[in-house]
Amino acid sequence: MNFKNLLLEQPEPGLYLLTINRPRALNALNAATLAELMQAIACVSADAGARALLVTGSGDKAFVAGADIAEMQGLSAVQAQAFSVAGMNVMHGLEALSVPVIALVNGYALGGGCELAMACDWIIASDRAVFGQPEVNLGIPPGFGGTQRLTRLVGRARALELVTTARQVRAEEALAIGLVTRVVPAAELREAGLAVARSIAAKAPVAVRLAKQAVQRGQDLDLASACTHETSLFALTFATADQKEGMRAFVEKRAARFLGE
Ligand code: DAK
Repeated sequence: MNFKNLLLEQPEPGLYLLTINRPRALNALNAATLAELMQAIACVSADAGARALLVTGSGDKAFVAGADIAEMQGLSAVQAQAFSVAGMNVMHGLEALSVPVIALVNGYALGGGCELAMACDWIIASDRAVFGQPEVNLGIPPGFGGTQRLTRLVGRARALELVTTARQVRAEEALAIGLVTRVVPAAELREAGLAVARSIAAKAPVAVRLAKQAVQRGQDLDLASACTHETSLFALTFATADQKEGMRAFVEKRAARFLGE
C-alpha cells in the first residue's frame, strides 16, 4: 500500500512495522496522516496472517511531536470536532486490532504523539524518548484520549500533574512511573521491537488474540464479570487445534507447531 505520510512494511512474515513519516514536521499528525493511519490499521486488520504490529516514527528525533499545530490553529469548533473524532478513531482502531500493538518511541512523543503511543498495547522507549502532554501551553486540553489513557497507566495524581503542568518526562522516569515497559539504547530499538514481535508470532495465534481481548475488555468490567469473560475465552481455546498441539508438544517434549486454528 502506498502512503504519503506513512510507511507500512512487513519486515518478516506476519510482523508489521508502521512508521509515521513526516520527519520535517517531527511526524506531527495532520488530518491526511490520520486518514492514512485508518487505512493502514484496516490493512493489518484484514490480514489473517498478522501476528503483531510495531508503530514508530521516522528519523532519530521524534516518534510524533503531536497533532499538527500549524494545521490546527485556524480550525473552527466544528472542524476541531471532526479532527478530534478522526484522532479518536485512530486510537480506538489501534486498540481494536486483535493482535498486539507495540509503540517503539524513538524521540519526542508529545500531545497526540504521547496519546498515539498510549493507544498501543505497550511502549518500548529508546533512551532518547521524551513524553509529555503539553496541550495546556497551546490553550487546549488533550483531545485524543490522553487524559483517560494516561490516568489508567500512571494513576490520577501523576496524570493530573503531567497534564496540568505540561512537564516532559524522559525515558527513565517514564519507566519508573509505568508509562513504558522497557528502555533500550536508541540504536537497538527496532531490533528490540522485532524480537518481541517474533516471540509473539511463535506463540499460538488464537490464544494470543484472546489473551489481548481478555485483558482489554476485562479492564472495563468488575472483577467477577471480567473473570467470567476470561473463563469463556479460556474454554473456547479447547476448540482449537493449537490447544491440542501445544499440550501434546509439551507432553512429547518437543516444540509446538502452531497453525493459528
Ligand atoms: N505540529 C506541527 N509542526 C511541528 C510540531 C507540531 N506538533 N512539532 C514540531 N513541528 C515542526 C516545527 O514547526 C519545525 O518546523 P520548521 O520550522 O522546521 O518548518 C520542525 O517540526 C522542527 O521542530 P523544532 O524546530 O521546533 O525542533 P526543536 O528541536 O527545536 O524542538 C520540540 C522540538 C518537539 C520540543 C518542538 O518542536 C515542540 O515543542 N513541538 C510542539 C510540541 C507540542 O506542543 N505538541 C503538542 C501538540 S498539540 C484535538 C485533539 C487532539 C489534539 C488537538 C485537538 N481536538 C479535540 C480538536 C492534539 C493536540 C496536540 O498534540
